[in-house]
Amino acid sequence: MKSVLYFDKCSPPVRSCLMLIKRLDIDIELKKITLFKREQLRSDFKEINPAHTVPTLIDGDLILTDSHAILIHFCEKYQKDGMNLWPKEYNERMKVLNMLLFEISIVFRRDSNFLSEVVHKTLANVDVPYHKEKILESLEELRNWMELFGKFKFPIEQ
Ligand SMILES: N[C@@H](CCC(=O)N[C@@H](CS)C(=O)NCC(=O)O)C(=O)O
Repeated sequence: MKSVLYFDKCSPPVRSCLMLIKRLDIDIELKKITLFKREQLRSDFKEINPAHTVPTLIDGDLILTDSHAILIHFCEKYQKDGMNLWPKEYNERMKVLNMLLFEISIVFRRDSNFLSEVVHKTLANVDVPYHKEKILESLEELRNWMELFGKFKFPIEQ
C-alpha cells in the first residue's frame, strides 16, 4: 500500500518534503489539508496527528508528524546508492541532523512566530520590523553555516 502524505503547499515544512519526494522519485499518495479552511482541526485528522500539523506521513504502521523526521525517513528508505543526503558516515550524519534542528528551532520558529501573529492579530498590530529583524538574523546565520560548510553562497534580500 502507498504511503500517504497530508499536505498543504502553503506550509514551508511541507515544501521540504515535496522537494525530497521529487528528488528521490517517491511514489506516494498526497492528501490535501487546507489550513486556511482549518481542515487540520477535523477530528479524523487529529486522531492521526494530535498536534494537527502538516506535513503528516502515514507509512504502514508508522505515523510521522514532523517534516524533519519525514525527511530522514525518506532518505533512510529511498536514498539511492551514491547519494549523500543522509550520510552513512556518523559525523557527517550528525552535521545534517544539527542543521535540521537549527532549521526547526531557529529558522522555522521565527517564520512561524511572525505568521501566527499575522493570522491571529491584524497586520496593523504586528511588530513587523521586530519580526523582520529576527527572520533576517536567522537567514544570516543560515548563510554563515552554508559558507562555513563551503557549499554555496546566496544573497539575502533586505
Ligand atoms: N515541526 C513541524 C511544524 C509543522 C507546522 O507547524 N506546520 C504548520 C504549517 S507550516 C501547521 O500545520 N499548522 C497548523 C496548526 O498548527 O494547526 C514540522 O516541521 O513538520
